[in-house]
Amino acid sequence: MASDERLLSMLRRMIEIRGFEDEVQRLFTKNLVRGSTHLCNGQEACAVGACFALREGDSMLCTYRGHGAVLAMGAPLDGTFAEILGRESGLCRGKGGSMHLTDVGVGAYGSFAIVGAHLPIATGLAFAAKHTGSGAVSLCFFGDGSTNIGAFHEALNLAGIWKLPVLFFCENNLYGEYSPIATTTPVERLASRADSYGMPGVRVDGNDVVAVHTAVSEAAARARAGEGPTLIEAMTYRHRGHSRTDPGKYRPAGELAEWLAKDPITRLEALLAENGVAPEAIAQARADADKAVEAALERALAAPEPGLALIEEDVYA
Ligand SMILES: Cc1ncc(C[n+]2csc(CCOP(=O)(O)OP(=O)(O)O)c2C)c(N)n1
Ligand SMILES: [Mg+2]
Repeated sequence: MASDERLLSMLRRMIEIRGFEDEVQRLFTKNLVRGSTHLCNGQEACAVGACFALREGDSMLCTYRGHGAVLAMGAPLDGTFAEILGRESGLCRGKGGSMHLTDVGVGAYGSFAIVGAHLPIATGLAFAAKHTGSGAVSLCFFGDGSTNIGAFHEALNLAGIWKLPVLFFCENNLYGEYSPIATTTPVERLASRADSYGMPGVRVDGNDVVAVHTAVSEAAARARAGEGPTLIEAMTYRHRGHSRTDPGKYRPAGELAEWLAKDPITRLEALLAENGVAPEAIAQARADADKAVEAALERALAAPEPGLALIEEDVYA
């Protein structure tokens, strides 16, 4: 299990992600963000538990609900805010926005808005790692809905037959847009889909950062040992609606409250207290995270809008 010190760093990162998402929602209501956005409040243990199990040189790909994953990899808070605000100091010089956060320097190889589109790319990165013998793994986040997309099955099949070092990480938050999973998916246990592709399928509590970290560490060790991919299904829940304008009214009464009681941040704080970590250290992690988010937002808001000349850069035709 991760040391208390490591767990405190995970706590701090999870609080930063929560604070980041709350600020993004506020920026939206102030009309400072163009396009849509999909927040990951409630799913922070998936992002942090999984990304903290990687090492330098590994790659990570995620979806449009990927702010948390990109930040968990170590992308700077200010550059990420700036990207969502469309500023030149953003991760992609303000050209990508909320759904396309990318920071190759920290191993974040892209956020993808087309459901399932990035799974074959993760398999490709894993193929490259195997081919060059780099020892790297690729971690691929996707939602429960993505497991009904053709690309999911093709990517797992190829990774399975070639025993590629890829970790398929499904965040099962029980909904795809406004549809409860039972209305779209004929199997209850998505991890069982691994059976068809000759890889282990494991289901974990996605609101338990230690369980996520352990599962991904084990899968990464298997992958690095040449034993191939793993499908991990993490059971979790998004506290907010699908995207910015969705109040999530289709959810049955009491469901949100039930999941709020299993908040991954509160649970990690409780675990640290149980381990005997001083309350001051936990409070300090929270204070540091809040301060970092606030300062980063200030810097991003002060950054200039991109000049017109930028429109001709980063284009190929
Ligand atoms: C190929 C494709 N089909 C449909 C959509 C529209 N769409 C956007 S998000 C989404 C739901 C995906 O649900 P899930 O994979 O569970 O991810 P979650 O949003 O719950 O994180 C859909 C259908 C899309 N972006 N891409
Ligand atoms: Mg979902």
